[in-house]
Amino acid sequence: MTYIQQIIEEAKFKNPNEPEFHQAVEEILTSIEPVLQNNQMYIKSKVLERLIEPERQIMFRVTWLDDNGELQINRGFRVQHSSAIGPFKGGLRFHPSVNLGIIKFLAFEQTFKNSLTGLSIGGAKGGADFNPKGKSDMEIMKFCQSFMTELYRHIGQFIDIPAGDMGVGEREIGYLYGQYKRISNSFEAGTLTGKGLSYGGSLARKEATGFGLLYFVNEMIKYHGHSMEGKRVVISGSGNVALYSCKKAIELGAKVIAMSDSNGYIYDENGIDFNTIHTIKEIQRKRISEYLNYFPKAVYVEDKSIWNIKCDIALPCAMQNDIDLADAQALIDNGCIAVGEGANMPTTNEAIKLLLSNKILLAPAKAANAGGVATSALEMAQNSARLSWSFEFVDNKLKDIMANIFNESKQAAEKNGLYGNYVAGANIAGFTRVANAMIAYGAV
Ligand code: NDP
Ligand code: 2IT
Repeated sequence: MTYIQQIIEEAKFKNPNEPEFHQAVEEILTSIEPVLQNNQMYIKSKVLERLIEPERQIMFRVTWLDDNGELQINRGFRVQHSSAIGPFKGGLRFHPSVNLGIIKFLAFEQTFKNSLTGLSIGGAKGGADFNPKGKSDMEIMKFCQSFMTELYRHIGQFIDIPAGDMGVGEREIGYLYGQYKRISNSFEAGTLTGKGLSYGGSLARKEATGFGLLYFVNEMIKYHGHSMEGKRVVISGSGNVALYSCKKAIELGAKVIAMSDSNGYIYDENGIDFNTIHTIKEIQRKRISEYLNYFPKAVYVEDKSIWNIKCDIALPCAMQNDIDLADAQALIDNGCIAVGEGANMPTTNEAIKLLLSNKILLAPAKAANAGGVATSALEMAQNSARLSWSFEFVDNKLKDIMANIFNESKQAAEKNGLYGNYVAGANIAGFTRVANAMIAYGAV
């Protein structure tokens, strides 16, 4: 067994029943092998053995009263994975599927993603197995307040800075920050990001993950001689990341022909209208099938076969493990040229291998969706300076950051003889900065 395989086995043994965490560890560790061969100090300093163990893992009970006056109990999590290069930073996910393994994989990935941004942020993730679907506004507020009543003691602008993820957007951040402010007796805006504009939020944060994804994909396909103009784009999901990916794809001249939610997908050969889908999903919080009320010629399909649609560019922006081996094969057979991961770990490890071996350009999540957390760090900078920057200023910074992430991933890949493999490039570039800081600190 190789050294890397031993570490992967150790992670599996110490974290049983956490397949998503095992998958993330395997994906990252196998691709940094070339770096370890040239830098024995990473092995001697046991950097990998340390990285598979989060610095701290917090699990807690969240009790709240629903609208019928009945007590409800959920489980809350915060996994503070690494503070090697900055305070812990990462989103909160409210979704019924949430468990320790899922939060641990997300926190692990976040450490390398945050490193790639070039900003001073460590990695964390949190959330709860709370299902926001069908809950009243009052129930969401009560849940958020109860969740923060425990979480507040573990976070702070120099300790750990949560933000949104699935099921957590500006509304939830408002309730969470309101409770944090109340029980900490301070207006410490830099403790949460994704805030509303009236209390310390940043312009362009809401758009940042989706816009950043398209900036990255655009850089990547340009480097390989393509452009976005006229490309057929399929996007899974219709939440925060998916919506603003759709908006920017259209702005760059592409046609978005399909989008989905957890029930099914819509297909519009004429191109999905952004304002309509935005109103249905972000403002009205309705199902994607409503789109047909506005565009009767569009088609609604109630299953998950969205990757069978012929497209040039696929943007998974919903859940982990959205593209499996069969989906990857369908994309290849249909002539897809690029996959841009807006979601975290949306492609299985087998599907990644198949896509790469078929020369599909793959923009990996930790590089391609880093625009969200990077703009969160810009929000923190504005909070520290007591300033608010314009939309254009933040958006231009985001563009520069995404171009830098692409260049770093490209250089790391090419330096290691892996031309076009941005999965390995991003992993190597993200890992190196974290590992060097860990070595500088000695035995911590
Ligand atoms: P949202 O909660 O805003 O949206 C999630 C979307 O995914 C919804 O449209 C949801 O549909 C859909 N969805 C959920 N499960 C499935 C499924 N099984 N099949 C198809 N669609 C599904 O979350 P975000 O947009 O914030 O997050 C999406 C992804 O992007 C996640 O992987 C997240 O970790 C990642 N991400 C988010 C960032 C951010 O800043 N928000 C930053 C970087 C990554 P439904 O309404 O039916 O549940
Ligand atoms: O996965 C992610 O990068 C996010 N959910 C955003 C995290 C953040 O702190 O803005």
